Amino acid sequence: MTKKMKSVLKTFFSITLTILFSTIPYFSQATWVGNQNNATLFFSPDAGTYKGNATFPIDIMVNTHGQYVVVVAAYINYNPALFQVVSIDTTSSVFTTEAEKLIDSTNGVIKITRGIPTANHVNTASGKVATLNIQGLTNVTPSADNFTFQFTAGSTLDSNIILDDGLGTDIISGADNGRFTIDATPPANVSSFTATAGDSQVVLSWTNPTSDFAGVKILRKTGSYPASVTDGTVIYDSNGTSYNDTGLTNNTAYYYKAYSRDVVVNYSSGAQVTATPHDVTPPASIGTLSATALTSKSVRLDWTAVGDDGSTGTATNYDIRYSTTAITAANFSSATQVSDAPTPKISGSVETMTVTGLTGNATYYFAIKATDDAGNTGAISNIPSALSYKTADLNNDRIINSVDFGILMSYWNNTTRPLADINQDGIVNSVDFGIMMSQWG
Ligand SMILES: [Ca+2]
Ligand SMILES: [Ca+2]
Ligand SMILES: [Ca+2]
Ligand SMILES: [Ca+2]
Repeated sequence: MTKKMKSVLKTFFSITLTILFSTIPYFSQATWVGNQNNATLFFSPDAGTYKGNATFPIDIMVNTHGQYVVVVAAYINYNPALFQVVSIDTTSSVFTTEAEKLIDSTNGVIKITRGIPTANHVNTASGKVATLNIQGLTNVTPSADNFTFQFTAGSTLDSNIILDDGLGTDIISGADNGRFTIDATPPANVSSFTATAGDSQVVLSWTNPTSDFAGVKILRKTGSYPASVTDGTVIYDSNGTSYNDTGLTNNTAYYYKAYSRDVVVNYSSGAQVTATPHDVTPPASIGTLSATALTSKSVRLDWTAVGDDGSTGTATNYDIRYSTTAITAANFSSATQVSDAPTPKISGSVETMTVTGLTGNATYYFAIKATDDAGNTGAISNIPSALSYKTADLNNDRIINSVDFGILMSYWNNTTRPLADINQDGIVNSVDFGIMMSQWG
């Protein structure tokens, strides 16, 4: 202790203490040195694993063994190549005055001596002397305690606990050293990190490292990959191997980075993937299509609209086809496509259109596929058929008889191409009558 400290101590003692420097550090392989039969010093906590380069607090504590104490001197040795003592914090110390506070980072020595007026003498089983704020500089896996009190029972040369007996009696009998492990190495990145785009979602999966692993934090960004564990939205922070990121916007690229962490929360460099969710759900198959012949040249189609996604929403377009041979899913694309298909209405709406340009007295098959705005095409509809009317069946009653003949006569020599102009040559005449005769009955 210094002369300055002596003067401080004199305020607590009526006698003069003769205090010397201790130059021989005391290293222990054991947690406790000395015994606990009298007052002791200890660390709280006295062991732990901490992150490299992160500051962690260790309290220096005193147990006065039921006696009144006025001064505590805690002298501590450590390896300055492995640890840096960032600061000594005396906030909430049970002692109110300070005689000595020294961090010798060259030799790895901490000296903290604190006192209290006799009137307020301390009697505690667990009183804080000071807090050491420590930084582990590199990986440390100690085989022995690495924060050790300088302590010699009965000696006033090093750590002391001074009894309030007016005599300056040192009553320290033992000390609990500290053993601190430093983990400065992050775990490996997750492997096989994959992103599978879906409809408004991205399914992530990965494989965790097999050692030094406590969990994985996954962040999401748009525009670029997250650059750190604080850059982006944290979507996952646990120790599983998959996650379904939902509620996303289709056709937007999402960038993900997975940082694995160890128990002291060293983060790995990060593994990254990107994916762009998109609509993968086609409109439903139309099952309500019906075909009704209107004339020899036209058939009306009726159906109920399906949606963008199954029966939800609104599809984008219809592909409507017809053929005089049966349509199947396999030959749909080779059937004749109508050019004037309606724009789809919202799912559940009534849809109708008239297919024209057909020929008379022929069976036509019809089918529809609906497509959404992402180009997903639904399955083929039901496939109804309709028989167009004969060209001479002017009243569309499926028989060619005197009624049709009467209609033909009523248009005789008409040049406005009514239906009675069966061959549509611009005149209702004997040629049309000949066609009617050929279809008679
Ligand atoms: Ca580690
Ligand atoms: Ca869709
Ligand atoms: Ca008829
Ligand atoms: Ca004609």
